[in-house]
Amino acid sequence: MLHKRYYIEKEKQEKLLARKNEKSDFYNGVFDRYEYPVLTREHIPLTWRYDLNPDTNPHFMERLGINAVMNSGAIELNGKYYLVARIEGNDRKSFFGVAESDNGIDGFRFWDYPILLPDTCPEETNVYDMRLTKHEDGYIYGVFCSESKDTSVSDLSAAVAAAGIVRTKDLKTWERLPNLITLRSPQQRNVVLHPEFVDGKYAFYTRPMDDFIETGSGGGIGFGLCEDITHAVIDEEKMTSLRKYHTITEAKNGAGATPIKTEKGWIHIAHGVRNTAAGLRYVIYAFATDLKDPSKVIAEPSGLLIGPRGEERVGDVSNVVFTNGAVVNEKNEVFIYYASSDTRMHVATTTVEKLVDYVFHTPSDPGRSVECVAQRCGLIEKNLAFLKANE
Ligand code: M1P
Repeated sequence: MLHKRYYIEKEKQEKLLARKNEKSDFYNGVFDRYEYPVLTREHIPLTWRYDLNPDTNPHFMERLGINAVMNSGAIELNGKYYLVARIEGNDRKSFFGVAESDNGIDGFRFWDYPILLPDTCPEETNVYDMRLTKHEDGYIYGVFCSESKDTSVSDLSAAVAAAGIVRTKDLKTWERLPNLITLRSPQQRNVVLHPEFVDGKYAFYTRPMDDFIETGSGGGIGFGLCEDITHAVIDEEKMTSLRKYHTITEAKNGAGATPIKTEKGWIHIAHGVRNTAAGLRYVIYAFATDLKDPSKVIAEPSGLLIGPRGEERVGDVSNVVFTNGAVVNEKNEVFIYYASSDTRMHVATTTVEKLVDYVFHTPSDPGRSVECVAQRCGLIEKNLAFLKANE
């Protein structure tokens, strides 16, 4: 017989999973926010956390607790929405699990088991933040951070980040390929595979880093080509979206969702980081690159697209929003999945048409306060004249 508490917890969870998600009253014309997160640690199946047998768990205790559900890759397959979530156990180790929804905004339910990644890297301690790319070669690729201890120094927290690569056709069976090698960058995180071949080669957005936390001389989001994805090696990394002084990307930035192809260019939804007295602040921003040369930035709206708001601002790593997945469905609706404060997952929705308008018609950052005021006064002047003419 099951413990009576099982039924209470199961009922609570079913209620949570059945809860409808509504658009919130937030408005900026660019995207909609929703009332509730789409995934939290409470969405994790009870079978992953409890020993359900009262003989071995008389107090119905969580035996293997979950701390957070966050940074998720996203994909749409056969009309269903899938998140490959980063699930962090109470033991701080992350792993991946597939959650499925019919509409992309609520009802996400995890499959019975987490993803079993082939164990090909004995030194790898942690894995996280998978980006999913439907590539024109027919595979779905997952590129994620593969973290190992840095044994070259005595600092116990020193680590090395590399880009792990897996591929699948169904999100069930995963083939692990060797980690990406970038000849000119010692560490890599936030690596994204471009969905199309570029000059007949596989193309990756990279994030060159000198160190595990600090990007150091890494100037922003890189771009590199490799001949063979089964032994992926990148030599030169060209720079795309750059870190800049006194902007949202001053401390670092990183590619997020797999770029979205539009008539005017590839739209990228990335993250930017700046330092504050309260620590690092992570926001989401967008830019576009050229259809023929996806490394060349052609539009860069000023500032942030999504910043942490309200309860999103608080969590394990507060003041963070982070994306590594977006879906465009057949109606050209866009679902941007983002985590808040390394704790839970949300969705923001928009359309390809609105994203294109936002990216190509939002003025770029002029760089100095005095020029920003002039930019704003230009808008006010135009508006006052328009109001007068229409009164
Ligand atoms: O804690 C915020 C984020 O920090 C890292 O991002 P970045 O490499 O840009 O610093 C990532 O580890 C990410 O998982 C995390 O959400």
